[in-house]
Amino acid sequence: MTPEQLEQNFDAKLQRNESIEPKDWMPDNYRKHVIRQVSQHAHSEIVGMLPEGNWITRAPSMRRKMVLIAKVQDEAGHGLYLYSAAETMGISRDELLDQLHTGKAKYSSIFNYPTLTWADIGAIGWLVDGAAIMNQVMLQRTSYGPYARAMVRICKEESFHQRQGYEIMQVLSKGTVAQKEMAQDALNRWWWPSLMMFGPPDAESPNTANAVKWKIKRESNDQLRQRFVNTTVPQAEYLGLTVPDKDLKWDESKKAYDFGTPDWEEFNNVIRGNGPCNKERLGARVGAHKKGAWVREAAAAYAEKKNKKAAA
Ligand code: FAQ
Repeated sequence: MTPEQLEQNFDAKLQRNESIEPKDWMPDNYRKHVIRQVSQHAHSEIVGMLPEGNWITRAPSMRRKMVLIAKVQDEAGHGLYLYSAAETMGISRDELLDQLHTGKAKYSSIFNYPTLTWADIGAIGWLVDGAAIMNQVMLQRTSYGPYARAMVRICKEESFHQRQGYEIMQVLSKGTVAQKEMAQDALNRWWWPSLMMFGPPDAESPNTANAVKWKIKRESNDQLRQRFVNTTVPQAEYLGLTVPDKDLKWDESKKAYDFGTPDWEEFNNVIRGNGPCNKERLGARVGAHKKGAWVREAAAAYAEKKNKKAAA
């Protein structure tokens, strides 16, 4: 087949909403785009374990501790499915991790904020997992098959995470005055960074045009952000908490909330590596990777021995 025919086949598959699979022909830029997004997503899951892992020893009861351990473990699993999906594109796990550890690859801005109180664990589940699901539901239909399939399972687990976070917020909101204040303070600090998770406004998003053309993203950053606000504001009202946005207003004609503008300068600063916890997060990740070297070596030695035995 000529290069033109290969490209026509690829476009026709997308038109028919068929998934692109690892052995299919694809344009180089599509491959690069998917590797970029899937690997950044994988890195986010792995780095996302750190702010919550920070609270495992301080969770207020045995039940909360067990639930939080299970959640953090789920995030590790999500990272592994996503690294595997990225590897089907012909890049190695070592290369992917190297890109993270050298600061070449991004991970979600949200994980560069500190978890100061127990209510932050509730706010992460409610808002951060809530925003993640909003984005990931559409990714179950993303055009790259291995990514779409990974997302189906991830979405189920994220829904559970969102509910456990909301339940923490419900308990705190109905608790003592100090507990309610703690919940409100967490909402105040996590609201705007959660809106930033969806990425820059559509007009300033360099990757959206190709992502939509190739059906990698089925909806834009602004569309998803709006849906998140519409869904989450009533949840805050139910908790008796106030969303920290003076411009927030229901618009009956649009059947949607008008809301304020996130501080995009803060966002750009965070993704450039200058957020409150960027250095701490990357330091912890690189340290954990170094400490785990003996496990990787032992696993490789075991696999080699097993292969030799099987070949003998
Ligand atoms: N943080 O042109 P766009 C989770 C970068 S999972 C950092 O709009 P795109 C689970 C972007 O990479 C959360 N960087 O880019 C969990 C690009 O830079 P590049 C992660 C960001 O790709 C919960 C540049 O800005 N989810 O939370 C961010 O079309 C609780 C221009 O942006 C995913 O990764 C950001 N927020 O749209 C775990 C979902 N936004 O690469 C633990 C999959 C933008 O050109 C605890 N990813 N950038 O140098 C996506 O849907 C998309 O990649 C977006 C960005 C929507 C994140």
